[in-house]
Amino acid sequence: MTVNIDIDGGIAIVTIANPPVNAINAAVRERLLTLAQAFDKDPAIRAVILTGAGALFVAGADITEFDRPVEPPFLPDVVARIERAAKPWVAAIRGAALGGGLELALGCRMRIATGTARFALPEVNLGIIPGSGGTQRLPRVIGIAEAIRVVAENHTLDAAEAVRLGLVDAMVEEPLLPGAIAFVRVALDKALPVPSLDRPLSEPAQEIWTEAEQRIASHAKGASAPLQALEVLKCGIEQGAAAGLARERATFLSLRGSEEAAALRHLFFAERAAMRPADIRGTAPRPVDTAGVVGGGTMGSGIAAALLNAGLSVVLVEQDAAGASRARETLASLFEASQRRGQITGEEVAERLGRLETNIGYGGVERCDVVIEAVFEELAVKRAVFSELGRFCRPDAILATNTSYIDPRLIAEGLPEPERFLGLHFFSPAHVMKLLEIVPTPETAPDVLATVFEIARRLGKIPVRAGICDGFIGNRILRRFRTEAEALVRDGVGIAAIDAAMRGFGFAMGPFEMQDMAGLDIAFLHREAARKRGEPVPDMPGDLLVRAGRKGQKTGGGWYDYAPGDRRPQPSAKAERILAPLMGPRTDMAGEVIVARLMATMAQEGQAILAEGIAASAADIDLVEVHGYGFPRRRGGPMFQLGRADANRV
Ligand code: T1G
Ligand code: NAD
Repeated sequence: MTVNIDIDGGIAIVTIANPPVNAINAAVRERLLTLAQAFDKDPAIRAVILTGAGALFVAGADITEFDRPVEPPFLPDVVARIERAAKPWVAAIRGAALGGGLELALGCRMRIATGTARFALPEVNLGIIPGSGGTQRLPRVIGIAEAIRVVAENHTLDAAEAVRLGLVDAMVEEPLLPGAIAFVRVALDKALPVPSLDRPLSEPAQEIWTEAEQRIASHAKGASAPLQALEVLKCGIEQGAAAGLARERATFLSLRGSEEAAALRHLFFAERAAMRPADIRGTAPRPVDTAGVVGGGTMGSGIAAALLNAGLSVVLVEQDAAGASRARETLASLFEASQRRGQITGEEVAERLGRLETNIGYGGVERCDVVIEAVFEELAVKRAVFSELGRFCRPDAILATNTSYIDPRLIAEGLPEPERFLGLHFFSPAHVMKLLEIVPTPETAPDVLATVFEIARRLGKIPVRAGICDGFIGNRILRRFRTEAEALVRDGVGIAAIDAAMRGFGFAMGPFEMQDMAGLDIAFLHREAARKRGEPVPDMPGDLLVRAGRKGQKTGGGWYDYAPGDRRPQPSAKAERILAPLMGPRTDMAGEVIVARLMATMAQEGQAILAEGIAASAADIDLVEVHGYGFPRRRGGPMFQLGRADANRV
């Protein structure tokens, strides 16, 4: 049974017990409605305590139901029935009260909580808005300014904030229920608080709306739910709670059926599945307290920062004193920047740097549980590093390479205990980008895999397992995507038009703006290496630019021109002249046609990757694109887009 009942001296205790997160599905709704009606008729019942089993209250409506039409009884009706009950309901909250869970609690006449309680309406993360009264009851309890932050900006209230704002009527210590029952017994002898929906709400100053609108629009990245949530909040204030509830429900239902919401749900479940791959579920990870990083450049320092942020101790190895002090300076400035942004304190900066040891040579790696190599992308250099690590590290220490393209098996040749080796491909900046491509070799041991998935979880990364091929999953699709973008240039489509189309689709940057930022030489050197191997790689427009000295922002020009100190791309007549030999007559192509062509190319490469077993699922490919390559989250990923296109074709 998903809802359990206990009676304690006239007080009914209703416990939602629907593991793992007490999600509200149709059975829970049905049961709560039946109970509310039954308790009202039962003279022995004076009040009802509503709580959740285990470590949390309720994580919201059951998201797995959202791909189906809404099923009665509807949650807003359940909340309203509880709010209008003759016997008062009191929510007793431990841990998370999210979405529909918070809406249920808002339908209760009072809320009590332990110190672990936290309150949020994260529906906008799923491309929807609260659909069971949250947009109307919350502002009437905590005020409109705070409600805007919770409903439209996904702010989470901790227990102290909730008490301060009047959302929580009383705090109790664990054990929760005895405290709750005692609280209710006392409360029954006093006047009950007014139901949330009936509480007065004064019209705020106009600038509250304008400021909120600007703030939300600047963070929404084109997602529609946050601004619609603001509109519904506004409607409820200007036209009253009843109109607000009606507007909320209509907006919720239309967003629930939208492609954007389907895309965000797809990613919600894909991210959770990625953390727990079936074949290593139940395999115990090894303990990891100290990590080594070899190479303190762009990637090594970012990886070290991610490890230090996660609480590990780090031994960073560089090849000389200059490299070692440069790495330490980089890390100090990364942490000081976080301090300036108010993310960490000065003490935390010092504490992190206190767990960092920088060495020239391999002293200290004998203490490491895992070592990640991030030196130059040259096979010989990497092999030399691993032969040293094979000598100095413990035989059970996990050894990983951050190579972007080199076959990890070539790097590990001759390494003792090869079962402890694999690729761990971080993305730049490594302390920010959430994606981690995990590239095992055929020898990699299951507990080594389980350990790096656990490390990914501790670093807050999204781990995606990738098979061995040129560019693994992400860089392989990127290369194909770029080749097709350059093929559009050959067909006479303007560079700026292609970039504008991709920005319109939701990317922060178009492919050419992005390549100017990262540098055109990485792809050029990759093609040159293939040509040296005798592979027939035709000249690409980008090659003409690099040969003309245009490598992107770092040379003041690539696909675009850049004024000194200015990173804004300027159309370049010079680039056009250099590219002319490879460009067809100017062609005007509609943005959606450009997008469709590039999406199809990414999905085709994705299908090839799936067919070769390089990726375990289409969802994994979407995670790589969204968390590593800036694919707009609200679009779900290229494989999700392919699925939608196929569905729309039938
Ligand atoms: N519905 C269904 N399944 C859910 C779920 C939910 N709401 N929340 C989590 N799960 C599953 C998840 O897929 C995973 O499954 C397992 O539970 C553990 O989750 C009317 C319409 C609560 C903070 O957006 O934020 O209410 O992989 O790995 O890290 O207005 O889950 O084991 O098979 O994330 O401890 C609004 C979503 C819904 C909250 C726990 N609520 N959940 O984190 O575990 S919309 C949310 C979370 C709504 C109303 C609207 C987190 C968590 P599996 P997990 P965790
Ligand atoms: P980088 O040139 O910025 O840094 C490399 C560092 O390694 C330098 O500080 C150098 O002094 C040090 N080094 C070289 N040989 C060494 C040795 N024998 N012992 C100790 N230190 C040594 O390079 P990067 O961009 O950080 O790339 C490092 C690796 O990460 C490469 O394999 C690259 O392909 C990969 N990678 C790079 C990116 C990126 O965006 N830059 C992204 C993912 C992966």
